[in-house]
Amino acid sequence: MPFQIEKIVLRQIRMPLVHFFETSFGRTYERSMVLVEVQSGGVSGWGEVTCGENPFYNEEWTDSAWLIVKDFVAPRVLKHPFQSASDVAARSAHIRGHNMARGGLEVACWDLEARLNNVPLWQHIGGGARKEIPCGVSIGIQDTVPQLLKKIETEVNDGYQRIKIKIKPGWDVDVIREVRKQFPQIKLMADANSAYTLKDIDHLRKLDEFYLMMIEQPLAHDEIIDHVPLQAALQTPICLDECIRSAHQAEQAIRMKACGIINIKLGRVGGFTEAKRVHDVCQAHNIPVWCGGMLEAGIGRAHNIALATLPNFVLPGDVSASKRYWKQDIIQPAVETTPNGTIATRDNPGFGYGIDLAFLKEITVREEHIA
Ligand code: OSB
Ligand code: MG
Repeated sequence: MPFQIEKIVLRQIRMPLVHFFETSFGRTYERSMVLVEVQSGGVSGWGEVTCGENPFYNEEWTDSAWLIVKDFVAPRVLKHPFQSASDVAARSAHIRGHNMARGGLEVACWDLEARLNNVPLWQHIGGGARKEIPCGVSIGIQDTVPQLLKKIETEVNDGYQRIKIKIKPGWDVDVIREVRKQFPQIKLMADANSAYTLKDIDHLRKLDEFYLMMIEQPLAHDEIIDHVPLQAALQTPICLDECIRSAHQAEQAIRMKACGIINIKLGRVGGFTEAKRVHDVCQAHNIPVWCGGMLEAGIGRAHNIALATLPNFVLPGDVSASKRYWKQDIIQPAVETTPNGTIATRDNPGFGYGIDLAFLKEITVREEHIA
């Protein structure tokens, strides 16, 4: 449906995590994220920029995202006559990198268009292959192995369908051995967040013993090619995360046999249009996908739920209940899981949840209106 964005409201919010989250690149105690509201004809669409507080997962962080949206994306999209939300990403495609900032605005436009059409976002993006999405959890690096085992037990008892643990050199083979001893049956995987190099090939082969579902992004964040010899040496499928920023890269990685699985994150690929393309390329090559997470607040979480209803999202993703991250979420109701470890989609227009505007106001540290 044709639309024009009359006004963009940028907000930066601060939310402390219920528990710190540690990856191979560091610990996060508090999130600071940028929300994008796009307005047209009295209707608002909402998006969340999913970058971290530091440029450690990729090159983006909260402040860079703010400037990219304000100075480089907003002027290209304000008052532009869009034929549909699928044209929005192309208006900022000349920007090198910064997919998460670009994607924050792009997903807001999909939400806006869904609301203008009065349909749920999952339907609007061509999803709806499932009414409930299968959920896993991502568990960060802990101070001790008993702490990790206790966390896994809690999540398994909550019904989550698979457990992902973060690994890094010094917190890998011996830790996973202990996990497998206590949980021989669970669907288990490991995410290295780029912590290894090809020199570690013999060390990483030791992980094959634990029949993991996959090992995620073992090698450098910008490296596809080195994953080819690593995948050839491993029985465990490699899942790529950081290094897949476009459908073109997904196709290259699949063709050269760098991976058996791909994790799709809306922000990392710049929004729904490219995420759907990545999904389609993977589906055409029989490569299963799942929806990754970036410790999102409710708006990003709701967009992920819609994405995960596309047909090839056949593996449990990293989209889980709000309460695992937040004492209070910015959406109403909070995202909850069923006893089967799924999240049910909602039929309300757009991303399907309400926004707690009063709470949003309380946690907003910066706001700017661009018209
Ligand atoms: O690599 O998937 C990742 C969190 C921050 C940055 C990168 C990653 C993650 C997660 C958490 O694994 C997923 C989530 O629970 O949102
Ligand atoms: Mg990852």
